[in-house]
Amino acid sequence: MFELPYFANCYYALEIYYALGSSRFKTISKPIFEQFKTRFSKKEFMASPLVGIIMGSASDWDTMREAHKILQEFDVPHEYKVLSAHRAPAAVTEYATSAEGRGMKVIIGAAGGAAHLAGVLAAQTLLPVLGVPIESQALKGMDSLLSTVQMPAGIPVGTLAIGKAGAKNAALLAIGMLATTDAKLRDKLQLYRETQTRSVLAATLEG
Ligand code: AIR
Repeated sequence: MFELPYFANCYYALEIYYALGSSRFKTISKPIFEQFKTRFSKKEFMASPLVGIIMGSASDWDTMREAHKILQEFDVPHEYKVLSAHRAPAAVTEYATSAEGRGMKVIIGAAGGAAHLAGVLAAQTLLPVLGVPIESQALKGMDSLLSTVQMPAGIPVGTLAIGKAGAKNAALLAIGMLATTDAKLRDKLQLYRETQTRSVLAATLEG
């Protein structure tokens, strides 16, 4: 069996040759290239993800994109996908039970309403799980908050604030966790805090 990185190299080599290559080469390589393109997206090959952002619906992405943006800013390999504890429970189990074996370190679970996703993930992995309550229309996220935060003793979910603040902080907390064993990441986090402090102190108010 070939290792995944081997496939990744083949994929990029083909991509380069395909871009530069002759029309004859294109004819030969196109079907192979298309196959690799469909099976493995570039995102999957950037590096194995350390953080997984899982959300209950595509409608949560507007909020959870904030977590993705922060992880991107810190160059933390991560992945993001929709998996619902209610609408796709078997897929949630598959994700949670395989995450540690795939080298993940932290999972962020975000859902709205009867928001059981983070709890269900936490129940099936030893990895730390952070919960982001999505702001729901009906109850402004209070339902999501209580569903996420009120875990029974024994299965913790580190619950953040409702909405975008929670999404950003979940990413920052995940980075803080990773930074305990990664000095370069710790330096970046330190710089982030210092920059934030400087911008707060530089704020001016119009009278
Ligand atoms: N949800 C999806 N499966 C279980 C839950 N709790 C949540 C989503 C989303 C809300 O239901 O996380 O916040 C509404 O989803 P939709 O798809 O109807 O927009």
